[in-house]
Parts: sequence; structure tokens; C-alpha cells
Amino acid sequence: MIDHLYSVRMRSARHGKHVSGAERLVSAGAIDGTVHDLVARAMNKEKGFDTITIQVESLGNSPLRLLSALDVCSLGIQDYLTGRAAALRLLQGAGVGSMAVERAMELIANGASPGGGNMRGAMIMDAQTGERFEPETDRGVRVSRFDWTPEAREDAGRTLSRLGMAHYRTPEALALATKVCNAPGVRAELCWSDDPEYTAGYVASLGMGYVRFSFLKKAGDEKGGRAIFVDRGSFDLKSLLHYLQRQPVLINAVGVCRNCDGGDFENNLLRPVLAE
Ligand code: WAQ
Ligand code: MG
Repeated sequence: MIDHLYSVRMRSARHGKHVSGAERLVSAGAIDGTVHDLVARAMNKEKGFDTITIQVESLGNSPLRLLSALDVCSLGIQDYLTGRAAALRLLQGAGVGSMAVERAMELIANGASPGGGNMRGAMIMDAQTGERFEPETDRGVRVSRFDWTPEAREDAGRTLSRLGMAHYRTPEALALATKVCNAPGVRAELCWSDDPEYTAGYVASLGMGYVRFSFLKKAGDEKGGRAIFVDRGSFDLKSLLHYLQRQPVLINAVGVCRNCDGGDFENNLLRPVLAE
């Protein structure tokens, strides 16, 4: 039985610019400790802060969706160009056209907002043509109201750390991708971070799971972003936006997590890429 849930959100800013943000879904008894953790996290950011904003909101009677996390496959590659070529192959395998993938990569690499900066949220793109559907191309769509249950969070942290993925970003991105890929009409997702020091990224879909690359961009690159690829025929923009932004999702189980280096998966995926 899962208690009544609250969304606890933190964002911090310096000189009017976003520095850090996070969200948890917790029961009443955990609000206090969660606020503490999130404030500590904002204060630990090297960039510092002028404001830390905490928002606690009851989720009321919104029906909760429970999901199992996508399986994880981690590939340690040497450079971002190999990573992007392999990511393209995998997305094609998931039914995303090369035109859409190339368009998404170019936009993310150059700053997908109209001014050439990073978006705060994700693009929503036609999985064949790359046409963009998100209502605000500067802001994008912020996926929100998802979290791990406390038990699954611990399990995910332990399992991923054991495989060398100890950064807090990995379980957060895995949870987000799990919510996204379970949406009706969504084929796949592509992401890499906008943190200049964080070069890892992933592609994800229900069928292939979460495939993580150690490099999808060069170290020092400040550009990053997310693209959600949808099937024009089977998605409805209004209900997709509602699901991504408002529908509470708790992830209560960790999938199969593997290091794919050196295995068949890597050979089949990278051999053709490296031969090109
Ligand atoms: N909803 C939608 N898009 C978002 C959200 C969100 N809640 N948060 C960030 N974005 C978009 C936005 O365009 C950012 O510029 C971009 O994604 C990257 O955000 O180790 O840390 O928070 O396996 O920098 C991926 C690899 C890391 C994790 C992702 O993203 C791993 C990451 P960041
Ligand atoms: Mg982030």
C-alpha cells in the first residue's frame, strides 16, 4: 500500500540563471528529510546560489502509475563520435528514422532553443521527420512527478554503483527515461547532459531499455538536451504533455543492469560503426 504522496521540488539559481533542480515523490513522513537532502544538494553545487526554492505539493487523488525501471546496458566507449554513431544505429533499430536522429543530435549539439542555448526541457519530435511538436521551443517539456520508491532507489543506487555508475545523475536519468518510454506513442528518447564535465548520455526505448554511453559529447562542451521521439499516427500531444508533466509515476523495481563492454551487444553494435 502506498501512502498519500507529495511532490517535493527544489530549484536553485544564481544571477538569475538556473543552477540545479530535483524532484521527489514522498509520503508525508519523509517530507522533512527530503527537504533537508534537497537543500544540502543545492548548497553543494560549486556554482553556489542566490536563491533556493522549495515547493511541497500534495498530489491529491491523482491516480498513481507504478512502473519497473528499464533494463540498463552500459557501454564504455573512447570518444563521442563513436558514441553518437552507435546511438544512431540503436535508435534506428527502435524505429526512429535517421533524419529525425540526425536533426535531434544537431539541435542538441548546437543548443536547441531558438537563441542557440540549452532548453530547460525536452524536444518532442516526429520519429520519422524530426518535426518538433513541443509547444514552447525555448523551454521545452519538463518531465515531472516521477520518482523511485525508497526501496527501489536503494536497490538502483547499489546495483548501478557496483557496475561503476555511482553518479546521482544515472538513477535520475533512468527514472526519467522509464517514465518517458512508457508513454503511449513514444518510440524512444535521446539525451546527453548539459553539464560540461558530464560526457555520458543515453538512448532508451521500451524494447531496448536504457543504453548508456560514457561519451555522447566532448568534455568541456556546455551543450546538452533531450529529444523524445513520437509516432505521428499514435500520439496525442495534449495527453502526452499531461502524462509527462502531471501524471505521478513511481518506479518500484530495478531491471536487469549489465555492463555491455566486450559482449555480443558491443560487438554487434560497434563493429559496423568502427568499420565505417
Ligand atoms: N524534463 C525534460 N527535459 C529535461 C529535464 C526534465 N525534467 N531535465 C533536463 N532536461 C533536458 C534539458 O534540455 C537539459 O539541458 C538536458 O535535458 C540535460 O539535462 O549517467 O544529467 O540534467 O547514465 O544535464 C544522462 C546520462 C545525464 C546519465 C542526463 O541531464 C547517466 C543529465 P541534465
Ligand atoms: Mg538536470
